[in-house]
Amino acid sequence: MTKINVLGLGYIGLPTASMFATHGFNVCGVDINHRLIHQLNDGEVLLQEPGLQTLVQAALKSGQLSVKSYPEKADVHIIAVPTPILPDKKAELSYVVSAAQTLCPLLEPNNIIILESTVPPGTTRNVLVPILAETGLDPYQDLHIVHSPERVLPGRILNELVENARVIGGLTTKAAELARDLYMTFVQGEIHLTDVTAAEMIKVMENTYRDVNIALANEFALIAESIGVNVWEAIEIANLHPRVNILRPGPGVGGHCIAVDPWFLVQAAPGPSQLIASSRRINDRMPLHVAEQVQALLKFEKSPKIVVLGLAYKANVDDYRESPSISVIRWLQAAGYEVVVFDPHIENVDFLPMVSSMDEAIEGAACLLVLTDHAHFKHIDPYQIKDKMRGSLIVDTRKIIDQSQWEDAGFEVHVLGDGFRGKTFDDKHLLKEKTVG
Ligand code: SAJ
Repeated sequence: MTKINVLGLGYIGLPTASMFATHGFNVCGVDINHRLIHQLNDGEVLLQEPGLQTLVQAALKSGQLSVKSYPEKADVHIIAVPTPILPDKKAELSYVVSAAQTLCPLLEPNNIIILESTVPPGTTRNVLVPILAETGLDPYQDLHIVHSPERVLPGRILNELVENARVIGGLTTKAAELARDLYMTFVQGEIHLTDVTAAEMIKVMENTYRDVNIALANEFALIAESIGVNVWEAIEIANLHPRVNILRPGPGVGGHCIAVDPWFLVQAAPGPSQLIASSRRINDRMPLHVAEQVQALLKFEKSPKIVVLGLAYKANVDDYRESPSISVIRWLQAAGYEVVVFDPHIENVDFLPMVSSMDEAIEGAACLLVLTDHAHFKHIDPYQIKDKMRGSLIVDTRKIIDQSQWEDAGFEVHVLGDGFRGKTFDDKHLLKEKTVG
């Protein structure tokens, strides 16, 4: 039976290892985090991802998946470790390097090595291949090296792992074909074979496309605020055009992918990457813009308490990596505000003052600040909380609350990108007439 090592048991490695294990392979899942290994061996899956717990437990119970701190000899080695960004906006490749070094003593002729981590174009050829070559095995003749980037959406990982199209970039055609035969055992989407560097570029292009488009939506929001237009209405109408699809503005872009990967293109080719770098800066500046807006709205309040609703980087997940909420909170704290954070998907973190219920959060609060579009927040009843608060301001950076309902309940509602501050078309029209008259 084909034996597979999966190095890195995070959001991608754990589902991938379990998927191969439940499709007839003998899988050894490996992670340097000993605590995680103990938890998994006890059947505990702490990542919140629909269906993941059941899949992992089934894989472990069947004996097809084992989890360990060190890899073993195997036919296939999949590297799915994190590639975060360093303060100088260069990729931190040390986890990839050390995973590759760990594998070296185990490698044998005809082994397949698959890099799934997202990396700057050129990494497989210039970083991974030289390390593997130190074994004395020829990376082109004796080994089969590919980059097959994960492209799944957190919150839908198990579905997308199976249904999405997959790209496989081979150092050689044979390597790509062998990897294709492996993934075909569970992937139902189309599988495209290409060159290894092209595969690296395709992956980062996808996330860059989204980042640039979100930056455009955010820039539209800033323009709308400065010229007195409601960007949300404007986008809705513009999107009626058959070839226009503007994304949603917000407090910034988070997650371990979209806020990071565009820098990998800038790193690979800084000269031509002007639009990409500029979009990154626009999205990265949004948290400060939100904090400045809140500060301006609260300028007459004495030592107000602000309740942040949502720490996760996006709706209905528990992941707060690179979350814009963290930057907004840091800016507000730096400005001297008392901030408490409530997120129904995240119980606690050790670096922020979190509360575990809405009741606890709103006690004596001056302002509610919606930073994540969790479904939970859409169902808050403004009438129930109004009297428990000290103030009556709500700032919605995601446009998820029912503005007229909150206004009827006596709240002052401020929506990001609404330069016309919630007035209706008729109000606007009347105002104009008054000014002209
Ligand atoms: N966001 C907006 N406005 C929008 C859409 C998103 O502000 O209109 C924000 C979200 O709130 C969030 C961030 O952007 O903070 C990213 O969220 P996302 O849902 O767009 O993407 P991720 O980071 O969860 O997952 C992305 C996906 N890539 C693409 O859709 C091109 C996923 O398919 C990738 O597999 C994943 O990155 C990854 O691992 O690279």
